[in-house]
Amino acid sequence: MATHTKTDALDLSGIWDLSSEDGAHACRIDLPGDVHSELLAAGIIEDPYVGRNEYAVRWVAERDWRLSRTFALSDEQASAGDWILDVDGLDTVAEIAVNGVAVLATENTFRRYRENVASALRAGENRIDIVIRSSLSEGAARYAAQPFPVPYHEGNSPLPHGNMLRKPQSHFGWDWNIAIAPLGLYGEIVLRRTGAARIEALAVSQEHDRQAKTVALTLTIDLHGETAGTLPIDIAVAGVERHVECPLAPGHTRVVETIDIEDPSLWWPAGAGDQTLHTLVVETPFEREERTIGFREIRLIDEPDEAGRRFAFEVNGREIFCRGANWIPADALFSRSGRAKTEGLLRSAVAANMNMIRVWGGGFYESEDFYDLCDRLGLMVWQDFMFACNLYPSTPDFLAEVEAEVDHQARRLSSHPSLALWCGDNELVGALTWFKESIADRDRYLVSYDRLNRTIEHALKRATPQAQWWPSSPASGVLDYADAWHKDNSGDMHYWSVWHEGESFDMYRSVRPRFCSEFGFQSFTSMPVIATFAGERDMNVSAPVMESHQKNAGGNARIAETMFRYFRYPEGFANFVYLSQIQQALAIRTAVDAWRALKPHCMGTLYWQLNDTWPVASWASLDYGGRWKALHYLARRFFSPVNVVAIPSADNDRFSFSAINDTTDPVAISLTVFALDPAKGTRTLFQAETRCGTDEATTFAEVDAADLAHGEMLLYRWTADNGMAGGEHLAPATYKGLELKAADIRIMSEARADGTTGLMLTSDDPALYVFLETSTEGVFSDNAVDVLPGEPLGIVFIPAVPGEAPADLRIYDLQASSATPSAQGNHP
Ligand code: BMA
Repeated sequence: MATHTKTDALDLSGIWDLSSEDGAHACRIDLPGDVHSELLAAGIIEDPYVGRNEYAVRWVAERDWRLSRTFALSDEQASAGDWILDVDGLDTVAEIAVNGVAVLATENTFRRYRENVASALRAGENRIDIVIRSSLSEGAARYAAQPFPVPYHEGNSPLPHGNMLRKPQSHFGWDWNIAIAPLGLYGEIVLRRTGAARIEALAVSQEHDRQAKTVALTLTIDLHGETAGTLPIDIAVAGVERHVECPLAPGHTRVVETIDIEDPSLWWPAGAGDQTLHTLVVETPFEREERTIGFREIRLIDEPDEAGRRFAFEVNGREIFCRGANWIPADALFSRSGRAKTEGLLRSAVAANMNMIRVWGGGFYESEDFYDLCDRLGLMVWQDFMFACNLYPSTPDFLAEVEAEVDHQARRLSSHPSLALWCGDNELVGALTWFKESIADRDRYLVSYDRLNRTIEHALKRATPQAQWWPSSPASGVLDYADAWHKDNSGDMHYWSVWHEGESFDMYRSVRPRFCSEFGFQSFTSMPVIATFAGERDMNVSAPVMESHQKNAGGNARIAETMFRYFRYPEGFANFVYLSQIQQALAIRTAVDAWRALKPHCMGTLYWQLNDTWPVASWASLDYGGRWKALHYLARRFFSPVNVVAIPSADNDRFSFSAINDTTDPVAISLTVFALDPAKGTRTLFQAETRCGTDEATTFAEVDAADLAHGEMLLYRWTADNGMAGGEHLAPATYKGLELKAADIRIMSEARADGTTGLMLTSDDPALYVFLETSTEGVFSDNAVDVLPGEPLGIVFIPAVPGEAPADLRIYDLQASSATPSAQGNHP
């Protein structure tokens, strides 16, 4: 989105003065930006991400903060009557004054405010002040004013009453986030002269006729005029131009224009076709609005079938299996985020064969950059409204805020082809069962929830009637308040029994989700990241610093206890970190392999979670900073558009092989299955060939567990005639039962002309989940791989800065992770 004001505009972003209202602290602030980052830069606080500084900086959120600056206007400018203060992303409860005159009061980070401030302006120097009130006191005041108690989730949020404020809910802490309640201004702050009329909002919708190969593009332009008149509007898109003379009423005018486009070239998600984009321009004598759009038709299919109800996305008439993950804000602090960081994370998502990302409801409606990147990269966006895991007020003032927020966000994002679904909230139906108040009086809290949910739905449909709507995640259906954590026959599911209930990994195979929009398993963040916040003496899983970088109660114990079940206990801290990542990757692979094989019964798997907001133990597959954990490397393999998976039967007596094809063409697949004895090597069990039609999953081969001798594992390799290939091993029981040999893994490295480093790995004995780690920023072409004797494995290190070699290279493998130092192989 880009708005160009052709009349006068004064961008007020940049350097302001920042001070606490109690006068104790003062420094500068660069807007857009957040207060904590500036206090850190000024030496007033320590870095909240390091050690246990989080607790020492909590006072910042308890204060009120003043931001002020001056700006100059000429006599002529000051006498104009059409100056609008245009501000968005102001976090949160704030009063704005111009030259001491109160002009605007805000209480919603997710709204854009526009206010005529002309009467407060003067020639010469002007001053603008923003006072941002403490979210903690504002939340408490609102809580006290509720007609009945509306509690928040104390397990997620150590800071109270975030649910009272329209502000990212994870600012108050989450089971992966630092709790410091940041504040600041994250959007624009501009003074604009609007001329006779201004464009308030521009919404875009499209209706496709696939037979006729046409698309009707409808623009809904909301205008605000001071007086009656006529406004010329010029529209241009995809080679079509349109001129409209629009009659203007004083106040609000809505213009609806439909433009027919013949034979449009379509936008597709990654892997399904091109991401063709066009520029849409809407121009008045005073403003020029630009949008990047794409032609596509997305439908959510939730029709009944023999199992229950489907949950599938159809894009341009083709059902697309959604492979992806959940997105949380790119950083806990706004000033540390930006387009480059977002781009790195989203590119990693696409590199791991993802085609959908879910913007989870406890963060932000993301920036234009985010959706622009998703448009370009072909990542469909499942967009939650920003409500998560709490009970919420349903008072008229709260609902009025929600309505204004939904209206703004729905129109703002309507032009993005990547926007696939609007979802009412995250886990608010489940939350009705989490609080003593709502358990005791479900009727009251359910009705209250429905008022909120209906407000969101109606505001969305008013703003963008064609938007695809889903009431909540998870939800078994519209007005269906069943337990979508355990019910798998309809709607989307959040399957958390393995992590939050401590079930075995096998349990992933016991459910048959229609679409699993959340499931996750934690690991520790990688050693180079731990080194950024922990000292040598903190490098112990139960040291206070490590415990304060774990926000899920019992999380470290769950990681350790799971290791006891599946692995030999690791030796030393670094091996513990490594093994936690292998364990996490195996958990998620178990789920995805099983659920992709259920296609078309299951049509999507979005694991929890893609990224981290700060360095912390979590469910993320990307470390804070964007490094790939073992899970992300495995995700690239288990999300391969063509894949072959081996699924053990419930009694573990058989393994069945399924081919999965998400591509537009049928593929011929050949499979070779081996038995691998860590001590003796491999023997071939059988070979099989199959064809897998487009958008199919088919089971085509089986092996009896009895065909494996004691101590043998299953190993398989496959190739497809479209060039894709893969393979994994499967341990029939637990890894701790296997007698792995200490492998001598050798590595040869060679700097390559393209700035990467080629690495050749060899091993004298089978080495499982060999994992390379370096302190240099970059990614490996593959990782967490098996290295077998006689099969040298080439891996390329692609540094963030071309030419940088992987420094401090460390190699982990499964056997060595549990060996005593004296018994370890001679790794470099
Ligand atoms: C889900 C999410 C998040 C949470 C995650 C891990 O319920 O919606 O609220 O962080 O689980 O517990």
